[in-house]
Amino acid sequence: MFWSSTNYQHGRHNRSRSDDVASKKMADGGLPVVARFEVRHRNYLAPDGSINRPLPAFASDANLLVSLYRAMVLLRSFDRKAVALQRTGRLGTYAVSLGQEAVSVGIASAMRSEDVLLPSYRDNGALLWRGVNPEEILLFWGGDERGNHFSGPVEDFPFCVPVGSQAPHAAGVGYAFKLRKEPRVAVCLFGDGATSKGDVYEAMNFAGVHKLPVVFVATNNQWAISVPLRLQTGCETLAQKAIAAGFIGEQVDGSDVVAVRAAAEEAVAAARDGQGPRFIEALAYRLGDHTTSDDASRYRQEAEVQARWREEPIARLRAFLVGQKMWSKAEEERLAAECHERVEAAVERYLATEPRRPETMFDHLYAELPEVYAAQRRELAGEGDV
Ligand SMILES: Cc1ncc(C[n+]2csc(CCOP(=O)(O)OP(=O)(O)O)c2C)c(N)n1
Ligand SMILES: [Mg+2]
Repeated sequence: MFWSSTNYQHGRHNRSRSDDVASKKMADGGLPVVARFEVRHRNYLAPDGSINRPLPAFASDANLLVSLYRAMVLLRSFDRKAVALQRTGRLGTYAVSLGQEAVSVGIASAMRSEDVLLPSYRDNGALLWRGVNPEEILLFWGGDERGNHFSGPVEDFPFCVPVGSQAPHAAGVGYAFKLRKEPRVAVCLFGDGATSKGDVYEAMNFAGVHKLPVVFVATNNQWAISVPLRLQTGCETLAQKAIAAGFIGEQVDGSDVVAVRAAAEEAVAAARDGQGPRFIEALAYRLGDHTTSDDASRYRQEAEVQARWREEPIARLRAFLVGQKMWSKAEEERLAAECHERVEAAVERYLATEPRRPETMFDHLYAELPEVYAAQRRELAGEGDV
């Protein structure tokens, strides 16, 4: 194991020596210590692409590492285009993954197709990895629910916009797998802000009690719109929230895709093996605005953002791959062209999709549409008297 609990670079207030002395005194004062807990931090690649500790086994597979890299670059290219579409009035609100590409890609890469993904609105990297077509994502954010009819695994859940509400769904999915004795895992992605929601606590508690095959992943990008992490929690880590639910919480460097993939591999394997849930806190930074409706310069300093650019995941993996002679400038140029072509083709298909007629908004809501809505539907459809 290549763990390090001391390599805790992003902890906001590491315990000091005097804290340790104080707690020891309390224990010495006659009260027994009944439990102790630890939170591990996992990192392999430094921001400059150098290696901090021996790599996990999968990292000897150059094709896998290159495919992770390609997926992250595609995601960034897709995000750039989606913002351009929104700015030119051809897409609704959109949430970029800038700075946290390694999380959704690394997590999804450790899943099997029969596992079930429960994503938030910022997890397009996971969707694309699992086979969702980029134009489906555009359709959804363009206001067309058909975008939720993914080409990815058919039982994956649609994007969840109500913060944290996918967590109880994940516990339910895990419960179903357990009841049916299916060796499958529910993987639930949400943000640091979501960890303050009752839904997330309740889901984790339930999953812990019933030892469900669920992996909860919190992408700690330090912000929940304009709310910084320090106002989100009094905890040193988000990972420790798993301890209260009775399972392991681990912190990973979410800008190191090797670390994310390794943590996810282990957590998914343990869940599949009947060992119960796990929680992964992926430390990252939201380099972009919250969504296209936001202007982050109104609540955070540019210097903070610039400093975080030095840690970003794509340059980090590229530096590693180039250093290992697994990647070249010519391949980089080919990839940029390929991503451009793929994204442009998706945009064309998206823009060429005939909009649905407005009355279809009433469809698929009820087995039998109540008359009050049926009348509105007829009115919208221009079907005579209502
Ligand atoms: C239940 C609910 N409350 C409030 C909102 C408005 N809202 C949208 S995103 C967001 C912040 C979420 O932050 P975080 O969980 O850290 O995810 P991130 O956006 O950083 O990926 C809020 C409050 C919402 N979508 N759903
Ligand atoms: Mg956040």
